[in-house]
Parts: sequence; C-alpha cells; structure tokens
Amino acid sequence: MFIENFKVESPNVKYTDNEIQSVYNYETTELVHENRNEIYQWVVSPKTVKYEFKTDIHVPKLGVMLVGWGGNNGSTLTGGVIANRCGISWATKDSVQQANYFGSLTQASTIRVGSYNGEEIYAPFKSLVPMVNPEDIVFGGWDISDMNLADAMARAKVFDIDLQKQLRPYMESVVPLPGIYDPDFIAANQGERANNIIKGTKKEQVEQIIKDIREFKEKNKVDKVVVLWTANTERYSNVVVGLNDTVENLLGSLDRNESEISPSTLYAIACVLEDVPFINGSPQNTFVPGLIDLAIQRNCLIGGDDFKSGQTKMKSVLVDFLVGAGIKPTAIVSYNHLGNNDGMNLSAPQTFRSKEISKSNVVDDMVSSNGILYQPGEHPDHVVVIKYVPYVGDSKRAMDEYTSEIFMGGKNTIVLHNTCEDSLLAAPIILDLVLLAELSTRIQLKAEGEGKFHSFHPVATILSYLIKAPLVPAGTPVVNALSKQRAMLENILRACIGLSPENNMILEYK
Ligand code: NAI
Ligand code: DG6
Repeated sequence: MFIENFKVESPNVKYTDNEIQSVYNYETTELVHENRNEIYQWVVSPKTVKYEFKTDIHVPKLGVMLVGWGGNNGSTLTGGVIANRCGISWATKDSVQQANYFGSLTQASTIRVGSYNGEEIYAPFKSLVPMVNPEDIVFGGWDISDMNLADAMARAKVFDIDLQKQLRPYMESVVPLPGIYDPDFIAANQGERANNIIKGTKKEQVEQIIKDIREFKEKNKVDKVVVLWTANTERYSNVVVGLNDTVENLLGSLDRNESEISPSTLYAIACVLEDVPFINGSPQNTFVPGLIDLAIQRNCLIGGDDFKSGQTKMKSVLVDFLVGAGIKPTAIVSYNHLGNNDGMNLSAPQTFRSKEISKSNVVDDMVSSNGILYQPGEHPDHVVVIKYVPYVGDSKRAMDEYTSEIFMGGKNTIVLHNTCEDSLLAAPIILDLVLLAELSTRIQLKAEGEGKFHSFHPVATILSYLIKAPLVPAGTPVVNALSKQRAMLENILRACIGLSPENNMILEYK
C-alpha cells in the first residue's frame, strides 16, 4: 500500500518549529586483531554509539546553476522541470504522455515504512525529511556556447517534437552566461561551439564566476545556490607539488595564472570561496588536492565525480549480485557508442581517458570484499570502450559481457544490451544530486562525546548512489555497490527522524 506521508512518534524524536531532532543508536562493530597464545585471532565486538541529529525543516528557495547549461543534460533537465511545473502533456506516436520524474530517486522512488495488517506500507522517498520541490528551483548557469535553451533543446534531439514545441516559449529567451573556456582541457572538436567566453586571467575568471553567482542570487531572490558541472568531460589535470597540491599552492598558482588549472577547478574554487556547494558530474579530477583541502578548510560541500546513469549503474548491481552469490566475475567488457556532443568530445584520447578511469574502478570494492573468490591483488579483466557514432545521437548503446567462473570450473557468460537516451537518464540524477546536496547542508549531527553539533564532512559521500567514482575523504572506504549506497542514504535520512535502518528481517512474521 502507498501512503503520501507520515510522522514519527517516539521519545527519540522531537519536531519543533525549526527542526527535527532525533536521537539515534548507531549499531556497529569494533574489531581487534589479538595475539592469544601465539595464535592471531580477529575479535569482533558489537558497539553502540549514540548520535543526535538536527534537521533544519525550513526548505530554502533554491537556485541551481549548471556549468554546461546549454548541453544535452542541461537543456533536458531544464525542459523536464518546466514540463512538470506547467503540467505539460504531449502526443507521441503511442499515446499522450504526461511529464514525470521517472528515474529520480527522490521524486519517483519509495521507502518501506512498515507493515500494517499484513500489508507492506510504502511512502515517497522525499517524504522522509523536508526537501526542496524541484518545481520551485530557479535554474541558471553558464555555457561556452551562446545558444538559447530552446535551440539547445532542439540541437540535443532528446525530447519528442510536440513537447519541444510546447517548451519553446519558456526557453527561447534563456541564454547561458559566458563560461570559462580552455581548449587545452577538452577535445579540439569543441572549438566551434565556443563563442560565449569569459575573458581575462584565471583569477579574473574566478572573480567573474563569483560575481555571476551573487547576481543570480540577488536577481532571483534565492536563499541558497548549488552549482553542478555538467559541461564537457575534461582531461585530467596534472597534480604537481607546488602547483595544486595544497591550498596555498593552488591559490598561488591562480595568482600566477598557471596554465594547468582546469576550467572545472576554477568554477569549483569560485564556489568554495563563496560557500556554494559544487558537484562534479563529469569524470575529470576537478578536485585536485589543494581544492579538496580548501573545501575542508571552509567546510563547503563538494561532491563527485561523474554521474552514474546507465552502464555503470547496472555494473554496480550485477557485479555486487555475482560476487555476493559466490560467483567469480573474471572478465567484464563494456562497449558503448553514442552520437551526441558528449560522444564527440570523448572521441579525443585524453578526455576518453578520464571516462575510462571513472568507469573502471567501479567493481573494486565488490572484488575486494570476497577473499574466497579472489586472491590478494587479483582482479577481473575490465575493459571499457567508447565510440562516437553520430547517427545514433543521444540514444546511447551499451553492450556488456560478463564472464564468470561458476561451480566446478564452469563458465557463465551474461550479455546485456541497453539502448537509451543518455540525457533522460542523467537529468533526474542531476536533480537528485542538487536536492540531496541542499538537504545535507541542513543536517547537523554529533556522536556521544562530541561537544558540538557539526555538519557532514564537506566531501559529500552521501551522494555516492548517484556517482560513478565517489569522492571520499582521505581514509574513508569507497562504496560502489548500488544497494549499499542506497541503503546508506536512506538509513541516514531514517536516522534523522529516529527510525532504525531497514533491516529486512520481518521477524514479526517468522
Ligand atoms: P554536452 O556536450 O551536450 O553538454 C556539455 C555542455 O558544456 C556543452 O553545451 C558545452 O558547450 C558546455 N561547456 C563545455 N565546457 C564548458 C565550460 N568550461 N564552461 C561552461 N560550459 C562548457 O554533454 P552532455 O551530454 O550534456 O553531458 C555533460 C557531461 O555529463 C559530460 O561530461 C558527460 O560525460 C557527463 N555525463 C553524462 C551522462 C549521461 O548519461 N548523459 C552520465 C555521466 C556523465
Ligand atoms: C559514453 O560512455 C558517454 C558517457 O558520458 C556515458 O554516457 C556516461 O558516462 C554514462 O555512463 P554509464 O556508465 O553510467 O552509463
């Protein structure tokens, strides 16, 4: 059964006019490795840590500024939200289609709240804690192309034509702000598009981005802004001692107009200096060490890297299933071709390399979780191929072959073929990222023994479910398995309202 919303009644939860306060017992384990009479043994002890959470329930008026606003993802997300806001429906060759948010974890998925008279009760994910309504978001942003968003939507060829016609009046007067362009960081084939550029030194470009954010905030009377990079994939920047390895060196390099600071890092510096959360939806190493430290120093949320939309999402489900079932994946070959501008940009070896890295590390945690199947250092062969095929446009083809070893030396090969508009997968993920990033800045917590409440670590692992290569604070485990990522997010939000993690035990019926 589906319910729209619910309220928690518990001595551990208090709803005040300003916040939800909860007390939460975090059940975990403590491990020690002991030498008992020359025999080494692991000893595991259950451990309970009392946490308190405070969630500010005042949902701000949110501004979202997209870097690469005029791209396929940017125009698709903007058009999709307008279509939902205005209740637009359109004729397809099959039926009349209503606008929706399918593919968004926050807007279109549910959580189990319990069991009632033997029936499982589900509520919207977004009913857990107060979140911004996507339809209230004010969108803005930058693009190195000055095309208005209606033409950009037409260029993307993602939406049905009847929908495009209805959206055009809302989008044709909207033109992205000039962006920071450095041809050294993206494919040479993007040069033709770059006619909307911020001039000046790198420091002046950062200052311009800060000015843009302030003006956007003022003009639209928004309380908070989140910036998200959905611009072209850049090549990796070189991480060099003295250049970008510390906050001082990065800011010094900015003053000296050093060429190796990428545009994405410049936008991110501007955001962190302005205390604006910055999310990187592409695979490049925007977050060089100096920038991560700057975000930590200033306690400003950063999250990345690279949206986990299709092929990689499947991989982080399938390999988790295989390894969890005691089956040993030995070769994973992922091939994809696409014909949009992203595909064209990725046809250059240096930008492809960034994507190859973010797509390749995704099975590491699952492989290392099973020492019965894999020896230390052993890893399945994992190959990623991307080809540019203009004809297919945004409709990406992904073909995957998973070969595994099964019982008694048998081999099992699974082949997947997926065809899908890439931007229709990415747009709801972008929405979730900005909504969850905003939400996480309203949550404070403290463990017993900690004197003061604090926010989550600025490196936002809470966003991992939506991310191909989650950026984590130094020393934090990287979790790629999709079900664990979703459970982490859901359970943290449940803790905010004093509910235990979903344990799936259903003991009351056993
Ligand atoms: P796109 O090429 O259609 O859009 C990118 C836009 O960024 C273009 O309009 C371009 O003019 C603009 N741009 C480039 N450099 C810029 C800069 N420095 N400042 C401002 N604007 C700039 O690409 P699409 O399909 O929208 O994808 C965007 C990014 O998202 C790509 O890096 C892609 O790899 C990444 N991504 C996409 C996924 C998907 O499913 N669509 C999934 C995972 C990542
Ligand atoms: C080709 O792989 C283009 C890419 O931008 C992908 O579409 C994007 O990274 C999505 O990747 P995945 O693996 O999540 O489908």
